Amino acid sequence: MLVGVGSCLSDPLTFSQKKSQVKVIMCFLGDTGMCSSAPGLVWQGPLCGLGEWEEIGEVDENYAPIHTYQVCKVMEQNQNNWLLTSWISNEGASRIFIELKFTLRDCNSLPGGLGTCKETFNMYYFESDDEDGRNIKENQYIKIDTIAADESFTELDLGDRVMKLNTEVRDVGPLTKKGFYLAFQDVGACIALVSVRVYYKKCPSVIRNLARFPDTITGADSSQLLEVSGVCINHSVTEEAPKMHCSAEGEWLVPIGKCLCKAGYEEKNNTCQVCRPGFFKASPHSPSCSKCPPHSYTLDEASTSCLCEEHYFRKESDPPTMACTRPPSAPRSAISNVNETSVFLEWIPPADTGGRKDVSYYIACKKCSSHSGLCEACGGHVRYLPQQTGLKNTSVMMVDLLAHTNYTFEIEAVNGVSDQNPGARQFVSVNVTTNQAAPSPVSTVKKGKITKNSISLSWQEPDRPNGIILEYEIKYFEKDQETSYTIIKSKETAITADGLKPGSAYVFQIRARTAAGYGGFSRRFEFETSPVCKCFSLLPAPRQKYSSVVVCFFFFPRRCGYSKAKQDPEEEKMHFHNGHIKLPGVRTYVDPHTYEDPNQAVHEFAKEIEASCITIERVIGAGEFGEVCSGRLKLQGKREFPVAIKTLKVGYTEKQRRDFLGEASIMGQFDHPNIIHLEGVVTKSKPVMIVTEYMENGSLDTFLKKNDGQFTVIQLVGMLRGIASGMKYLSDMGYVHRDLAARNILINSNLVCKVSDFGLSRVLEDDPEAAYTTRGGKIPIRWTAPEAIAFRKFTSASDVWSYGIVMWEVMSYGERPYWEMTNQDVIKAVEEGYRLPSPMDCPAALYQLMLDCWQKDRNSRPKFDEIVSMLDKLIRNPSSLKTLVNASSRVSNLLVEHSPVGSGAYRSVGEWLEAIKMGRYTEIFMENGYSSMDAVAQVTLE
Ligand code: ACK
Repeated sequence: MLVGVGSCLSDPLTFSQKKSQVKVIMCFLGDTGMCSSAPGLVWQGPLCGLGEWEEIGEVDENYAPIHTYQVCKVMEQNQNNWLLTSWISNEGASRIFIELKFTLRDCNSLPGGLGTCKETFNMYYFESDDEDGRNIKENQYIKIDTIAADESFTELDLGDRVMKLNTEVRDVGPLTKKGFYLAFQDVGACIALVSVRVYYKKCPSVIRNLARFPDTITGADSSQLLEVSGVCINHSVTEEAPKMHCSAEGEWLVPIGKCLCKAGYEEKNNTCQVCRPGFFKASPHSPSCSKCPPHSYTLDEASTSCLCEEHYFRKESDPPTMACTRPPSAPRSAISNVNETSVFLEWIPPADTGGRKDVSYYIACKKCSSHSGLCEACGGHVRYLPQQTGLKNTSVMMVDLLAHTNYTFEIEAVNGVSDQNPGARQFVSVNVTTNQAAPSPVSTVKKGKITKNSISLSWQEPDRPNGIILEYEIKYFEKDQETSYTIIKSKETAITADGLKPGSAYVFQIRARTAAGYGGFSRRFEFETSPVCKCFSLLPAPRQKYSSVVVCFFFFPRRCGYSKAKQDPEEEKMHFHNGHIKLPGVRTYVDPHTYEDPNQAVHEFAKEIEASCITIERVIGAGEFGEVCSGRLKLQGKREFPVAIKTLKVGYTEKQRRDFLGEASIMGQFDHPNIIHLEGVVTKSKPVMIVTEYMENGSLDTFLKKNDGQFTVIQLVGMLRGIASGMKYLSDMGYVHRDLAARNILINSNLVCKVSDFGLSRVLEDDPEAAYTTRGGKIPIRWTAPEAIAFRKFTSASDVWSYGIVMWEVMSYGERPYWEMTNQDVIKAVEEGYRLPSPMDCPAALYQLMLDCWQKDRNSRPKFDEIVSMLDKLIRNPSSLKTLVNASSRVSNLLVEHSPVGSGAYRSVGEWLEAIKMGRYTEIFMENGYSSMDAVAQVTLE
């Protein structure tokens, strides 16, 4: 009996339950049309003929047609009516759900049927891999449940057309076969089965984190989570394997891992979209496409980077998001500071860093020949502080350069892209010429003999003398008494410091001096003098059997004065207290000896002249190295002018050539109207020549002798003034002439005197006036200051002495100083205080100046600038020259202080004058009343 109607209430194939999705695999509906597209839906029902179930066409409460299966055998006993479904594929699901909608008649509302009427029915299933399930026996079915109605209906409901529809859901699982049959067993109820829906749950296909997860049927177990791997969507790559978990309820839970849009694509709405031209995405990790950075572009879609514009570059390590850059411009405002053989360079950063922060600097070093102008790379000897390349700071120091060498330093600014455009090197050049380096410190000092009052030391030349060592300076002081120290100067590498306190420690430091000045002091060396040992015997008492015992007492005197050391004449000793005496100043003259290659020195300071420019006219004299000629020089673009040409004779040795050209190296450094001017040298062809300005009147001594008495005093003073001015220039340059004499002064047709003859070691060798001293050196005794003779202390002050002699030569028209006295007698006489007498008719002021120049104490001698000023004063005020030295004092002035005249050694004035080779003045002495030695002894300077 048909007792109710019903239908599926929603989409028959799929419907959502919250977030999960349900796949309906079988649906019987009241309205068959609604189920028509469901696969495998064959409702066997009445066809099975297993009871009283009937398929009934009905209308629902809204009069819509529906199909129901009904049974209503409530009045009969032992009902067993089966309604069977056809085989239902489970589509791989292992847990399926069965939703039943049905109406059930309330038994109480049935008159008389109470005994047999039931209000439940049973639901069964049978698993099978195939569809042929016709012969399944009832007992093969497995019961799913007994289904009861929540609400049963009555006659009344039927009359009111109220549908009391029940919905029950049961699930079955785990299923192990491909499909199953369902069966509904009626045991005597009044049922209308309105709809049966069989479904399973699945997690629906989804894109999460750019990974696609497929439809996934939930697991059999209601608490089971299925791990599902996702697949990265188009244009995406796996960042971390994407996974999600499908719950039994069909919900996706716990996403793990993800995909990222690959380079050139960006994420938009769960897809990866291509980057447009002009945009790029370098890495999957970049969030989105970016506009190309400055100075770059791209014309293509899906660009992973942008291309640099012309002249712009990208370093490999530059991120693609960085602008393209270019090499920097040149550094600016480079300045150099030369200190001996070190050069310090400083600059400011380039105006254009090329858009980069990694600007560093590279120093290229070139050594350039001043002669040819050609440059070559410096080589490995140069040290760069802190380094040559990759300089971050804008300064650098080059050390260990060659002395007197032209260098060009190119400071190049470099950045990360410089090497991509090597043609665009941007640098600033700095040209410098190194000076001479001071010697390195003495490193090894050995003690020699030590006594109670003296310590002997010896040492080795510094590792890097950087030139010829002119002398050593040895500073020493008693330990902890540094404010009172002594300085000894020595040309040797050994000294003895004496006058020391016994048993005392002394600290020694040594430094060397070359033409470049002093090097640094050595480290401190400490040595101790021997103690005073006063010994006496303790004689054993007569009855004692002990042998005698010597007991020593050491006496340490409280303090020793610095008694003057007995000194090697090569040594000079000075005492200092609280830093008084000043040390010699810095020199600007460069000693050509310091050049390893003398040719380099000569080309540094002298122009090379082509021999074809020179016309030799006549021989005017003979020099040490060859003839001296006069001639003419015709330089390009200049008019021809007369010159003097010194030639180097054929067959010269290398040393002779070096010495010969050495003079040019020196002369070439000077530029002064009273210094002979060097025109140049001829070294590339033979004979080797030195070409100087021509001095028409030749050497001053010969000229004066030839013109005895021919000049006014003012003219003579003019000559002297010129010489003094030249000498002032030389002393300012730090050049000590050592051989200043009238024979080495040249005079031109205007009576301008010029200092000449600048030799090196040979200065004194080739001078016929030079004589060997006891120390072996050759010195022009008559012109040389006593300290220079005694211990080779050649200084500008010793040049002043020589200048005094030149004054005397000039004022006496070339007279030979000390006439025919022997060198030995001259040394002795000068040492004893004798000085040349005033030349005849010599203004007293000039003679006084000579005497001043001959002060024994060289520090008391006037300086050349003072001499120049004094002569200028005299020239400006000629009347001051009128006072002449009178005849008697002129002669007596030979007998200055320290004269031994009163010593009783000579019996008569004549004998004494003879002894000092002044016999020819005897008459004048007599005439002036100095007839006895006693009278002579009364003679004063006045
Ligand atoms: O006294 P004198 O004529 O002058 O003889 C000597 C000679 O050469 C040997 O030195 C003369 N002499 C040297 N240099 C020059 C010069 N620059 N001008 C003229 N004569 C010179 C010097």
